[in-house]
Amino acid sequence: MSDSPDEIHVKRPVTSAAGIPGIQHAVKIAINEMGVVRGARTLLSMNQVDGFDCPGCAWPDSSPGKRSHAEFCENGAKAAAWEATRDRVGREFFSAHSVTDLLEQDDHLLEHHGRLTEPMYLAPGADHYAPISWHDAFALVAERLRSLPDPNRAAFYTSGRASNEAAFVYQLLARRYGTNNLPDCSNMCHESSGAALNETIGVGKGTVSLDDITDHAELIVVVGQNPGTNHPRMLSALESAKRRGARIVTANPLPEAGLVRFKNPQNVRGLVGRGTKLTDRYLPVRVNGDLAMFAGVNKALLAMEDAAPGTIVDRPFIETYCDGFEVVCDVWRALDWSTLESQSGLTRSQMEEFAGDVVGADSVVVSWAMGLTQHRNAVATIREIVNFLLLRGNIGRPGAGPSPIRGHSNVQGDRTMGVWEKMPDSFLDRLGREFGFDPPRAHGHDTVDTIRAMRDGTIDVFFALGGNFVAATPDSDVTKEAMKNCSLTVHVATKLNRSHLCHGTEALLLPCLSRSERDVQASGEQFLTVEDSMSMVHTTRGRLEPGSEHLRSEVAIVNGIGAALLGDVVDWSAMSDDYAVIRRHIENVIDGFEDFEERVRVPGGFTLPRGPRDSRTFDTATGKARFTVNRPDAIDVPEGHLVLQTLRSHDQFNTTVYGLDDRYRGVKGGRKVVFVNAADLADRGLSDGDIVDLISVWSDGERYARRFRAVAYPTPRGCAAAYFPEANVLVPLDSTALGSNTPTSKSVIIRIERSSATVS
Ligand SMILES: Nc1nc2c(c(=O)[nH]1)N[C@H]1C(S)=C(S)[C@@H](COP(=O)(O)OP(=O)(O)OC[C@H]3O[C@@H](n4cnc5c(=O)[nH]c(N)nc54)[C@H](O)[C@@H]3O)O[C@H]1N2
Ligand SMILES: Nc1nc2c(c(=O)[nH]1)N[C@H]1C(S)=C(S)[C@@H](COP(=O)(O)OP(=O)(O)OC[C@H]3O[C@@H](n4cnc5c(=O)[nH]c(N)nc54)[C@H](O)[C@@H]3O)O[C@H]1N2
Ligand SMILES: [Mo]
Repeated sequence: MSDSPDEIHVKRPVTSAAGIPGIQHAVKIAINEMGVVRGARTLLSMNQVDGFDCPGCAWPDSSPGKRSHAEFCENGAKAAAWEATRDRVGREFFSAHSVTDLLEQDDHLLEHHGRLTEPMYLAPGADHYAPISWHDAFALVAERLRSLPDPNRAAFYTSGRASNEAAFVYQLLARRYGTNNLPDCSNMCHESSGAALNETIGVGKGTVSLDDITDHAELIVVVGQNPGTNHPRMLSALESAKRRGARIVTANPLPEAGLVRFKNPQNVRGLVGRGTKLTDRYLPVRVNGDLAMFAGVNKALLAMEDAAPGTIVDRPFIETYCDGFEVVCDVWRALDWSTLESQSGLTRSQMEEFAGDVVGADSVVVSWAMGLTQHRNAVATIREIVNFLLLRGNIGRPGAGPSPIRGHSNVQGDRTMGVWEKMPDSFLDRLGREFGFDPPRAHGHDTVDTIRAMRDGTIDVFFALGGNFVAATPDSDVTKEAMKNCSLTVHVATKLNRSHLCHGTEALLLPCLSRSERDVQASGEQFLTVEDSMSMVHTTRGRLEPGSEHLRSEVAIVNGIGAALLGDVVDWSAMSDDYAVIRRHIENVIDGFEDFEERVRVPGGFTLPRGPRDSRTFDTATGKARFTVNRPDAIDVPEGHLVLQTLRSHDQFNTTVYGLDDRYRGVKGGRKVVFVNAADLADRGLSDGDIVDLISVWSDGERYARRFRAVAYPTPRGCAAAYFPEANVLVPLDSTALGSNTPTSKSVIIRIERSSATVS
């Protein structure tokens, strides 16, 4: 697959999502990767009550009675096909390809080679991975960890695909060994949402359930999210909401196809008609203009209340359940419209009209994703959304509340299981009591701090349960060098990726079962559990034969290392033999999992308690829901520069690149594109189709990404967009969100220049 910008074709973006092209694309990929029979079998058991959970995003399933036979979307089909491929990467592959050679290949090709089949070891100085037995691999990890002078010289990364059971034993392994260094993909993802929600409503996740969207909300605000690509099944939910008369407001610097119109491939109307118009009001907010926008809407609501007291603000709710209201009102009253307009890129009347939609609705849900979380002021922006909801009592009643839409299929569950570098003492106390040891208390490193520590030589062993650390993290060149500083890097993975090639002195690749595969242990066939974006915990059971006889489950791998390393008070092998043993421990350590085994076996599973939703209880510092003062600001873009957001194309799952097209945005045949307003191109003497270099400007110097095709695109002046992970070289490691330390992947200051290496 070539990725030359000269081969990229661009046409007008489309204005409706899914429909027949979506089905055709999904079926084609499934057949290519899996063949007809395996393909059909895989897709039909996905998201069924007794099947496996889609390995793609964390969107919830409908309740069992409401599920269709094909409960998946085009991108879920791609994710499942990609891991169920018939291609294999075994010992012959590694003896034929050196690490140096493989580094020349792009991310698409590396994964496209197929599934890893057996444990591989890269010896110091070697350039080829060679087979190693599971026993020796576990012994090696154990020996290297034991010989570290301090357990905090190791870090244990998690990507959000790990099941609850795997995540629970993994954090136990790290803590029993002696460290809280548990960085995870969430640090780069919804950490800002967790920080803002924990502080203001006392729970770090959303409080909305699927039926709040489908059946109850009168207004749904979708901001900083592209569900047509990243959570396609959300479009069906939005369609249901529209059919019963709900309004949808979207705020996004890009007019994303899925939010404009949706052709539901699961009904006739979607296949032959024009589909359903989803968005009623589209607000082309500037990149990073959301804090100003929500502050403006709050100011407008308050002005209406001041003009007609008792008509807009839910006083009884605020008096009973909230604090901080009067202080924040004074701040809103004093805000100046012209500043809010220039920061948000919206006019005062656009914000006032949005406020009008709010007043016309008895219940409001706000849903968001990475468009809000990856900015310097992300935590403040999300706290301002909480203010917005609290103003009218839009929390703790049907059809209302905050709804951060999670990314990886079990990223939320992994957090619930304790994968976090700063779990509260209450959790550590119970974990220690359950297993009879004293867990470390000092907070560990998150993702950015782990990179810094590896760079600075204070971490020696890097262990990853899934993911693609060097490609997903910011400042790719810095991270790659940091990985090379380690003495040992270990990856539990399904497919080969760049992180396996940017290795420490020694490296191990430990191949695991994927979610769609049958998992048989000493006590028989096992199932696993996951938690979706709306706090539903349910089972997932693999159906396909394992990709190789040597694969082990993630649970078995973690427990194998636990036994080799610690072999002590924790009965690691009992937990591998029967995952119900793990679930009993989870029940004893984590609230909300009472009678876990019985309740999770009920079709559809159960919902974890969420105080704000269930009983308007807020476990915050004051025991109340908290209004907070968030002074509007927006990224300062120097003259002649643009603010670049890095985002996903339709043909990728994070660093996994399925293909080079981005159908909805009209891009075909390549990923090195930069979307810019036509007038901003013209100002620079550039036009659509020119090949440009992107140069990011940060206090420590400039970073380059060369030879991107400029695409004139309807985005506000001063804004630009390019795909992740290609643009990650431009994101400075030290540019992170206040209060969450999340890399600011959606606000990178850049200049663009005609590429000096342009070929016409
Ligand atoms: N098929 C597929 N599904 C996925 C993924 C995938 O890669 N592929 N990734 C998964 C993961 S881990 C995650 S976290 C989610 C990500 O889901 P999304 O957050 O939808 O992913 P992004 O592509 O990063 O899109 C960000 C959206 O925010 C908008 N945006 C950017 N900056 C701003 C801003 O300042 N303000 C506003 N209002 N909008 C802004 C962009 O234009 C874009 O529409 O998807 C999950 N699902
Ligand atoms: N510039 C920029 N950077 C970003 C983002 C952005 O929007 N812009 N988004 C950020 C976000 S939201 C996230 S969540 C992170 C994602 O960061 P990661 O979670 O680290 O990255 P992924 O690309 O999801 O990981 C893909 C790899 O996971 C492995 N894998 C797949 N399935 C399994 C499995 O079942 N088990 C195991 N053990 N391994 C498996 C495969 O080897 C595959 O290569 O990236 C972040 N990085
Ligand atoms: Mo994510």
